[in-house]
Amino acid sequence: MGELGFLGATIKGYGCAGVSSVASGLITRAVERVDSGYRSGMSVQSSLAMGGIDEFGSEEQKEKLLPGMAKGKIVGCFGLTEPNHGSDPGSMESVAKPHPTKKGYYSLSGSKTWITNSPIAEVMLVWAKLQETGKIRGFLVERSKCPPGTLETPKLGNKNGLRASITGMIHMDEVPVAHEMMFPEVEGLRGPFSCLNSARYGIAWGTIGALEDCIARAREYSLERKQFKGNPIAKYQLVQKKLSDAVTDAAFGIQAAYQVGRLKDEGKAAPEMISMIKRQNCDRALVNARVLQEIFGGNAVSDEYHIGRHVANLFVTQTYEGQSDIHSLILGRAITGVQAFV
Ligand code: TGC
Ligand code: FAD
Repeated sequence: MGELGFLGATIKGYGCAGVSSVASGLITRAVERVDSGYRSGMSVQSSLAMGGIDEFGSEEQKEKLLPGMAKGKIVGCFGLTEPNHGSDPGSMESVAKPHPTKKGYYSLSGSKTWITNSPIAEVMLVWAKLQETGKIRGFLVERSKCPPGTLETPKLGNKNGLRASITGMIHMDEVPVAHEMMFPEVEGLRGPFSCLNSARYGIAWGTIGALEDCIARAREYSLERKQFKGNPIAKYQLVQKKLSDAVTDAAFGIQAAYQVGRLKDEGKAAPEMISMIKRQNCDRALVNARVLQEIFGGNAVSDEYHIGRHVANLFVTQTYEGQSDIHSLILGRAITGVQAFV
């Protein structure tokens, strides 16, 4: 992916491709057509880790990390979710205090979980509360700089979805982080949520790519599989309706993602537009993939037909980067002006 220029593709300079948001959406759609796990590894590197560094990092942080990350030589991850705080990251417990013995360093403690790429990441963008202000700040934790016993990143095994990506935890026990590895300006949830705007936008494109693969496979299977008097099951109206619903949702989903991408390129995309396409495309991709799965009958249970893999993956896409109902509440707040989270 690094060789192809897919990593941090929208970033200008630092060895990145510098393409438009629409072009990056098209890349994401094509990659997720293969598997949502591939897209996941790519988005975390690109939108969440590199995107965060590009938007909020100091010039020294950018020059040090972005060129290697663009090539895929340095793998990054994004640690926001904690074992006790997923949908509500504002309540996070990870904390950064002045280091007791190392001058010019913070000491980071806490745990993050369900973190894509964490077991293989050299650079971890960790969000934690600075003790002296109580405000959330972004810290770039470099694995190679962590003394033994301060950092562990165990893999979460036996996942039933997104098996092509690696997911783990980040356990920090007084990890020393130099002051210059904290993002200099950004404070509060605006930091992580700004990175999430780009990642959520990518998921809106990607999930339609996965749905398009389900449609192509279901169409082909329905034309080949014969039941009742040697008819292909594609001849039956109920099967055709399943395909029609899926193709319609895929077409509408792509148009919506395309339009938000154009607005994003013009600097006019509001976060609520991104919540809308992330929620809608993830929900419709999952619902349709589950229905298309029926076309395969018993064969749907076999890995060989791939549909079950997409369905399991699409459940995850509907859950991470703000579970679908959480995006309903973001939209509900924008529509009514009334906050449902408190
Ligand atoms: P709220 O009061 O809404 O906002 C706090 C501050 O953040 C600002 N803000 C945004 N800024 C930029 N873009 C956005 N989309 C923003 N949304 C909010 C806001 O203006 C405010 O700024 P300030 O300066 O006034 O402080 O905060 P809240 O705590 O009430 O938020 C509620 C809620 C539910 C919306 C939020 O917590 C939420 O979105 N929860 C979902 C959590 C989530 O998305 N986690 C994702 C983890 S990362 C991940 O899943 C990666 S998977 C990747 C992969 O493998 O592909
Ligand atoms: P919870 O917050 O416990 O929610 C459980 C259910 O309750 C959901 O259905 C939710 O919608 C509902 N709910 C919660 N609050 C409300 C409310 N107020 N009103 C109505 N319903 C509510 N995180 C990262 O930081 N970085 C990553 O790289 C990353 N990668 C991931 C990879 C995978 C494979 C997975 C599965 C997750 C990943 N995550 C990552 C974590 C992901 O963002 C969280 O799982 C997600 O935000 C939901 O949090 P939770 O699992 O704690 O669920």
